[in-house]
Amino acid sequence: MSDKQEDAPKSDGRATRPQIIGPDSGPEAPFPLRMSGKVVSGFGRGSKELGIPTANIPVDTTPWIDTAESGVYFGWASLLLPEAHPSLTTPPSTSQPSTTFTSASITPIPTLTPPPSVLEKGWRIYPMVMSIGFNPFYKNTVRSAEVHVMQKFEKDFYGCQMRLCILGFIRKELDYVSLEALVGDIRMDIEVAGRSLRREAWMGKGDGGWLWGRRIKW
Ligand code: ADP
Ligand code: RBF
Ligand code: MG
Repeated sequence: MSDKQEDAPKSDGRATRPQIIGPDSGPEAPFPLRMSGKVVSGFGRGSKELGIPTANIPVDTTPWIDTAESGVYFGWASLLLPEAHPSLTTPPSTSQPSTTFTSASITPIPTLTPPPSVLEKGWRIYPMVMSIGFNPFYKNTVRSAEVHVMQKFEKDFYGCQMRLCILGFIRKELDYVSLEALVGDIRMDIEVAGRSLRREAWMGKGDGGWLWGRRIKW
């Protein structure tokens, strides 16, 4: 027997999972959890080529992050886009789902529209799924927070301010037998998030303005 801790078994992404998270009455404690930061460069692993770009944000200014369980969370993300960004001129009704939504997807994507004065400033709100943790598939040594925004963007938004209103926990992070198995599970996470956020009590009102830059008492 060696002292070395056995690695957890790897997932093939086929395990049965809940298709919707949380009660219809709305998010439960400790949610909503909030986080904000500027979008920075991530690990450069070509997530984009896989159809799952993730906006990385620094984890060092978020008080609850060290005690949060590693895994997949979902909720709403807002972005303060610069004046010239093409996504500012795309009306939400004609907006495109992110590339990770397959044509087989049956879940329409929910949208949240901030008030006109907030829209004018450049804030937009989108549904999101995110991973907080060490990405066991890639054996990271630092904890990261990366957000997949459930929307297709014509242009990157590095450097933009992002705010997150996290409403629920989908699953623990796992190691996988293959990249395909990981990507398959992330697609499922996106479906689950869309289905969960579509309910009225999960659509919120911009979390009291937090999503468009207001300070908020915790
Ligand atoms: P990195 O390793 O730098 O994080 P990624 O391949 O994960 O690179 O791509 C992330 C970047 O792609 C984000 O910082 C953002 O600017 C852009 N992006 C475009 N569409 C999306 C999206 N739907 N969700 C998240 N980021 C996106
Ligand atoms: N990485 C893992 O190693 N294990 C996971 O269970 C895992 N789940 C993820 C779930 C979501 C919704 C997202 C956006 C990312 C996840 N990742 C996970 C991180 C993934 O390895 C990273 O975003 C990319 O490098 C994928 O190409
Ligand atoms: Mg990334």
